[in-house]
This record gives sequence, structure tokens and C-alpha cells, in this order.
Amino acid sequence: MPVTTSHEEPELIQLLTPEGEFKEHPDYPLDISAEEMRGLYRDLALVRRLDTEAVALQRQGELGLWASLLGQEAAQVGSGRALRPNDMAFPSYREHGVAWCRGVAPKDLLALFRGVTNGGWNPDDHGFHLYTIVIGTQALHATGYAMGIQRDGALGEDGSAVIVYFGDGATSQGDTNEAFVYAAVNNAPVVFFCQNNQWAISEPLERQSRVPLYRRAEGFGFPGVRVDGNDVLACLAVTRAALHNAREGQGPSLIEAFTYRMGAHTTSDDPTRYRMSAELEEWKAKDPLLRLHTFLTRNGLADEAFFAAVEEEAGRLGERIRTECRALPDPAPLDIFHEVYAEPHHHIDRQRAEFADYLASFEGADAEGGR
Ligand SMILES: Cc1ncc(C[n+]2csc(CCOP(=O)(O)OP(=O)(O)O)c2C)c(N)n1
Ligand SMILES: [Mg+2]
Repeated sequence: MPVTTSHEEPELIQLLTPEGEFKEHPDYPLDISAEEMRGLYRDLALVRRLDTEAVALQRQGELGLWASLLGQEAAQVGSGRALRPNDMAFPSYREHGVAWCRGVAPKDLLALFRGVTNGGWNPDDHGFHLYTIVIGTQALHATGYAMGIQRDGALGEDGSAVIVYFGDGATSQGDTNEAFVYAAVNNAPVVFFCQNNQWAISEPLERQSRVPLYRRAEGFGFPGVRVDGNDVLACLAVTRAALHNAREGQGPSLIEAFTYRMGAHTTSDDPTRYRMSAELEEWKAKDPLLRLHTFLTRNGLADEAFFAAVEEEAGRLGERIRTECRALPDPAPLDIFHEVYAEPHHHIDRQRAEFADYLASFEGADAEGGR
């Protein structure tokens, strides 16, 4: 890993420039067909559409909240498509693009943000764990899971590796740093994938670190690399290499995907209160979809008919999302107490009884809290 001192510009791994030109990188040769590249474009366009629809549904009162991935599509699709079926991903709350790559149905993501489920999907069915709101905690879960893989002897070419997603703000959290220590000393097969979107709600990156985030890894004793998070090809190549190394028993690594949160932190936030619009304009020019569109077009790898078909598919997806979201069934009020713990627990039992009494105090209520 090249070591940069703080006065030098950090190296940014990039295969596709913002202008859509492909540049080889000696450390990250990319083995990819034209069809796979078109597939990546389709993923990017469809997850952007999923996100746009979800923001609109929240504005219409159909969702309680939404955390937009706008601008981070390439970081998520590139890394998500680098995963193999038997790898396990641990997301935070913004990884809708990774969820998409892991085959989680959009309506299952929406159910969580509509408040009609406590989970949404079975992690084992998708190799994609449940969303985590508590910042950084999933880094420990992922590290523990990776140590389990190691102890099961499930490494090697056909084995499994783990990837964990978190933000720039999460690098200041104790859990994340503890996970770094544990992963390092145990040589755990885990890839720490930090989407540095420059903001932690209203806190800018300068409030998190005096050194580029990827260089934190060095102090913990594992490699760190900064990749252009708006370049889907570079994200794919760098994550593939990191997962390969993890599977081969070379231990953890940190990928800092340098990107930008183009939207609000969540639909409850107003970023115009704390950041300049010039910053947004600068990042618009680095749009992850646009550069792949330019590259595919210029090199004759995709034609107008292809892009029109993707657009049409996005329209159908949007319609499906709107219909499915509105059709999501409301749970009975007491369902919230189910599956909090695997075993019965007296605190939960007491809370359920109290809540049931409260619900029963309404006229016409039934025993399950329904009306
Ligand atoms: C332990 C903990 N502290 C504080 C919060 C409140 N909180 C929610 S999101 C967030 C910012 C996280 O920023 P970052 O890690 O950069 O991720 P991003 O939202 O930018 O994807 C904070 C502080 C929380 N959810 N958990
Ligand atoms: Mg952030």
C-alpha cells in the first residue's frame, strides 16, 4: 500500500473519469464484458429510480422517513456487484443500491421506512443483513461474523467474505474503531467499506478526521485505499480485490469510497441550512450515471435503444413501487413486541401487557389491539 504523507494529495483509484474516459490502473485490472457494463448501468439507473420514488412517497405521507442514496449509486452498485452469493453484507440505513444487488425486494425496504416491519427480510436469504440505525454498530457485527467464517474453515476461493458499510461520520464512533482492532488482530475476512459522502448530517468531513480516512487503516495494521466512489468500475474492481484477499486469508482492509451525498441526510433534513450550493454543483459534474452513459455511448457498447429500454424499465419499476408501497399491510399494534428477543423476556411481556391494556381502553378495540 503506498503511504502518503498528509501534505500530499491522496491517491484516488479511478478507472472511469468524470468525462467518461477509461484509464487502466496497474493494480486493478478489470475483467468485465460489455454486457456486464450495460448491466451496471441498468442497476445504477434503476436504484436511482427506486430512490426518487421513495422520496416522493415520503413526501406524499406514504413513508415515515427515507434516507436517500442520491449520488452514491456507483459506490453501492460497484461494491454490491463485487459480492458473491455466499458473501455476507452488513449495511447501515442508506444501502438501497446494495440491497438491490442482493435481491432484496424494494417493497421490503419500503416496509421498514413505512414503519410496518421491524426488519423486512431474512438476512440469510440474501447475504444481506438488516439495516442498522445505530452508527457503527454493524462494524462489530460484521467482524464477529467474519471471525465465525474463519472458525468454520469457510475461507478460500469457494469460501465467504464479509463486507460492512458505514459512513464518514461512523469512523469517529467507538464501535467502528473497536471493530478495526478486532478484525486486525484476528485477521478477519472483512472488508470495511466507508462511503465518505463528505457529511454526517450537518457535520462536514473536517470534523471527523485530520487525515484522509483510508489512512486510518495503517494505524490498525491493515491496508486502506481510496477509490472514486462515483466510478462504478473502480468500485467494482477495488472491492473485488479486497474481497478476494479476505477470502484468501489475507485479513481485513478498508475501502474509502470518495463520494457525495447529493440529497438531504434524510427526508427530515434541510441541507440548505448548512452547506453551500456551489459544492453541490461541483459534484453534479461527477455524476456516476452520466460518466458510464458517456463511456458506453462513445465506445459503441450501448445504443439509444438500450438506454430507452432502461428508461422504460425504470418507469415500470416506479409504478410497481408506488402500488406495492400503498398495498403494504399494517401490522396489528401488538406485533411490535414480537421477535424483539429470540426467547420470551419479562420486560417485553410487561410492556406488551401495559400496551394491550392501553389499547383496550379504547371503545370497540379487540384483544390484539386491532379495531
Ligand atoms: C450511535 C449513534 N449516534 C448518533 C446517531 C444519530 N445519527 C444518525 S445518522 C448520523 C450521521 C452519520 O453520518 P455518516 O456516518 O457519515 O453516514 P451518512 O448518513 O452520511 O451515510 C448520526 C449522527 C445514531 N443513529 N447512532
Ligand atoms: Mg456521511
